[in-house]
Amino acid sequence: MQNKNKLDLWVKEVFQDNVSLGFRVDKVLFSERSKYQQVDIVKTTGHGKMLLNDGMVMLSEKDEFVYHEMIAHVPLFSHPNPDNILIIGGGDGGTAREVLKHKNVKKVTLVEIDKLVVNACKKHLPKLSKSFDDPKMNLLIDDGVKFVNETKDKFDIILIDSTDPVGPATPLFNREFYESASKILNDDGILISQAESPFYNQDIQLSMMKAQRDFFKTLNIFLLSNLTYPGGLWSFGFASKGDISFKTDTTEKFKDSGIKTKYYNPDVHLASFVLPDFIKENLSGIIDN
Ligand code: AG3
Repeated sequence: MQNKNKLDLWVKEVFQDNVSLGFRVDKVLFSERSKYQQVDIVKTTGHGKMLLNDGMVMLSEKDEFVYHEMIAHVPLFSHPNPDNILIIGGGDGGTAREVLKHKNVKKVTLVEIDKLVVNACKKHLPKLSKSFDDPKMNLLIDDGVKFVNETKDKFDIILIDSTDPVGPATPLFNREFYESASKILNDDGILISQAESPFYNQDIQLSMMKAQRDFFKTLNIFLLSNLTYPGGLWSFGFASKGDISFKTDTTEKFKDSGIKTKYYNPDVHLASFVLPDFIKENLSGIIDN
């Protein structure tokens, strides 16, 4: 039912030119253009504040915990000893917030290409961007591809917290980037890649997994369900240079960590690697599932 007393203001993401997902808006809080993209933060009626880059929904306060918990905790609880973490993208700070919940992590380097995203989120999304004030944080405004090619540092886990493969994130889906990323990972290192919608992006998922296969020993996809990305069901790629089992029970580690979550738990961890047949078929012979 429409509320006749309210201005009928909506923000809608148009996806692949044939789907649109809309949210009622109370107020526009931030709207600016950088050299790279349009950055908007709106206060929605039902989903809290929402960040959009070039009209694509990046997060809403109502469900951001799902994506940020899963991108961080699945690899951090899988790795035997995650010390040094690299985040590519993630300028809102949500992924860093979850990574920093792991007390054994010594350093988090976050390379975000667009300063405007960081500044907008510092102003309007402090629950996420407060992670930038942590002493373990090393925030760099730089091109992630350039950083990965040039750094002398070695990492235990790399998290690619990117937008879709259009605009500034496009090179983060390339084979060359995965190769460079594999080179700066330690022997048992893990690469997590934002892997889009299993329904709408089967071709991207296939090309990503094919490209990663050559540089990693173990490769898989894991799933999450969210409210604000087209189709709801979303995925990450999980690539490891070591022999990581996707069936590892993380109950003890999770309990000992004392980490509080709202979506992630050891059962969800295991279940997220259980793939429906249409996803397995698309990636058959490539992923280890
Ligand atoms: N990462 C964005 C995932 C892709 C969303 N795609 C879309 N809405 N078409 C978000 C960054 C959160 N830290």
